[in-house]
Amino acid sequence: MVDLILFNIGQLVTSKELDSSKKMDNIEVLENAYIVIEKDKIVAVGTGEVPKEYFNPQVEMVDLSGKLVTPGLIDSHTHLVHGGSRENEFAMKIEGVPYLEILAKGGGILSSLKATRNASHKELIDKTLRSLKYMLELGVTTVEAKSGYGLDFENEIKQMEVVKILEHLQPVSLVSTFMGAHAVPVEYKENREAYIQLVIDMLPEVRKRNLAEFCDIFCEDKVFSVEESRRILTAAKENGFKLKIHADEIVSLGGVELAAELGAVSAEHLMKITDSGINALANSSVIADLLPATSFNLMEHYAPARKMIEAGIQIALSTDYNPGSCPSENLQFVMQIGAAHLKMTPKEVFKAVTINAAKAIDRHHEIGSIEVGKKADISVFDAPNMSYFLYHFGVNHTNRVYKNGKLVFKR
Ligand code: IZC
Ligand code: ZN
Repeated sequence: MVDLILFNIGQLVTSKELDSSKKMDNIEVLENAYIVIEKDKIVAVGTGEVPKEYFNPQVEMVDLSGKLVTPGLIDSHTHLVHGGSRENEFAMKIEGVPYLEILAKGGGILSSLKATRNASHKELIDKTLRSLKYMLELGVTTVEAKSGYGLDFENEIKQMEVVKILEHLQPVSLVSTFMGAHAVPVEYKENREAYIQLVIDMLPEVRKRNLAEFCDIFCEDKVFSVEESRRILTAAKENGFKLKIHADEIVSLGGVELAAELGAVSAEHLMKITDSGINALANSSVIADLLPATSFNLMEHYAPARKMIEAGIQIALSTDYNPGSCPSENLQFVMQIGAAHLKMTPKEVFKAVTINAAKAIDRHHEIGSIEVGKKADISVFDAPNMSYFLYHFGVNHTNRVYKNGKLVFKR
């Protein structure tokens, strides 16, 4: 027996892919639609009148009177759990001090490192709960969360334990990524080789305790070289991790080509991607996860999204939420920048935060589209269509959010 019927939907972005091409606009969008839900799953999707066969005395009928409905949005790249904030660096950035210079002087990631090491589990949980509440209210139902502000055994584990605890304290699903290779901590400054070995030594323990399913690395000038990234990611793969890589964010080193070589699930940032990188991704199944709010906040240029789309690359969009380069949880704003500055069309933007974001975290068999058999993670927006959502920027459009078929937020 079905439990819930959402009907009179103005525009339903199902994000179901209409063919197996890698096109960014091949998703289904229905008008005057309904969704039928049984327990936590979607059992029917259609247009027009809801078929009588689904009616029963207990079913809850929700008239959405012309609203926009999408799969629960997915934020596929965040540094969710961290201590402290870095507003002092924001002032420096406005004066023109580059991100990598702040890091080289012991600020940046290394400043968040101190605050995160000094924070207890409880302090990190309370701070992160506030972020997850914002995210849910913005229509986000799944979030990827990276470690990388502990940079020693105890504190990396602490960050990932916090992610595991948070999964039981609030409705948003979390996907955990180990990012011990986010920077070299000061105590290893003169001995980076020992730090790389420490990261490699952490891998079996993280897997054994099921603390993370992905491994990520900051492949960047003066952070980790392509060779170091290859070593760490290869060891991660041997330990059963799926791979992600921060590549071509500030300087193009060849991290994108490495993602294709190692069969990474995603390559992230890509603001400085080269033609060779574009070629490598176009001939692979790596998802290009772009983070335009970071470009916005660093006051830098944007990833060449149109060129990548034309080359046949699959794009996801995510916040990069972190205390330095993107101190905002707002995925709706990221979508609006995706339209305005990456020149992505409404269908491309919505695909990038639904089914493609699900691919970027290897959850596309369960979530990311409104299709029979998938989880009933559904967001409803006070907007008549996708274009209106992107055009009316800087406000929160969310009307209500369902997670696993249950109402978890209502304005
Ligand atoms: O804390 O600055 N780029 N990692 C790589 C970041 C940005 C997060 C940070
Ligand atoms: Zn990042």
